[in-house]
Amino acid sequence: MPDRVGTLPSLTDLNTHPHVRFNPLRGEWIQVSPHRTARPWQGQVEHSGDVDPPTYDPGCYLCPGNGRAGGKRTPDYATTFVFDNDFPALLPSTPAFERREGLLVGRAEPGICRVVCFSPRHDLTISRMDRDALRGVVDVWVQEARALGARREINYVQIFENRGAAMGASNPHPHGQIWATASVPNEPSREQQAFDAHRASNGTCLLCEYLAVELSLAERGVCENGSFVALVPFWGVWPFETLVLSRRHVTDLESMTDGERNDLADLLKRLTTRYDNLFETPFPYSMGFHQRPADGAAHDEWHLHAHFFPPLLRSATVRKFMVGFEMLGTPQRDLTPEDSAARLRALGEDHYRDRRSP
Ligand code: H2U
Ligand code: ZN
Repeated sequence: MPDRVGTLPSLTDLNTHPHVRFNPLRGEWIQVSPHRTARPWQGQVEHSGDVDPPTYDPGCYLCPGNGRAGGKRTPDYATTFVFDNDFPALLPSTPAFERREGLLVGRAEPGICRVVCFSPRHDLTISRMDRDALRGVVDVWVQEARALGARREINYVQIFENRGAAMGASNPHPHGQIWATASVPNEPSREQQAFDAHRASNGTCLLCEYLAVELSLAERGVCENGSFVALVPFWGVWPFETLVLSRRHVTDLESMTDGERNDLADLLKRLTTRYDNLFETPFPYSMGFHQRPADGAAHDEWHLHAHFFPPLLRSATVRKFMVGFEMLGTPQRDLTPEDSAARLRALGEDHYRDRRSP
């Protein structure tokens, strides 16, 4: 990150006193309580998950050649493998219907659910895959986004990964999901409003402008390369939440150049390695890409980005719960985004498991 420039306000007050910060992407406030980080914890502890998985697990439905829960067989794949989810939440064949009776409003939601195996190796994670293999995963995401987005009934393609039991992943085998839907889901729909509103009032892209501010302040950056920057957003809620932004104003995954695809693979590996190194554990998270809707319009207002939402707070076994005031009032964090970014920035990019003696 470049040196701090300009005459921007000091962070002292924000790092000392309880305050709220505005999230312009979701149009909501978050509560930051930096004075509270020393509180004791006698609640639930998670399993650290730092075990040595085998390279092949005969009981894993995603390992090459194995039978799946739905009766189908996973082929003997060598790089990546994509299939229709055997237990899909959405069905392409859902007939059109609508019910509107005052406050009772419902309608059909056709869609397609796919599963993407990142590697045939059961023991790998994004952090421990090599860059060429990760580039292959990026290519699969691009192909899937293009093919699903081209379908007439699909208007949004949501690519995501739930990693680790703490985030509800059903299996340690490296994999992600894609849900392609007829409607634009809530989160990208809120971002759509934010991009539109910012463009209407300022004439600029919200995230191009935000990235420029972050690069000039150099307070919340984690790691970067020629095409992407990972930072803890000023308004992040999860303790080690990050936002991955493309430096260029790119509307979607498909619009990335060859070099940007390589750089995305590089950045994902480096960021997830830092996450794993933080508590020397396979760091759980939900991550996903937000890109333009696939409704046929150009959507030049959109700026491609990825969100990482990891639940861990103070160790491999103590997670943050989004409950109480956060469910009923406003999401709240204790550790400031600046402190989280500094901790992630201070870590090396050699994976801790590779540093361990055999
Ligand atoms: P998660 O780990 O994020 O839950 O993703 C795994 C998905 O894989 C899940 O949606 C599907 C589940 O429905 N699945 C299959 O399609 N076939 C199987 O044999 C088991 C799991
Ligand atoms: Zn497996």
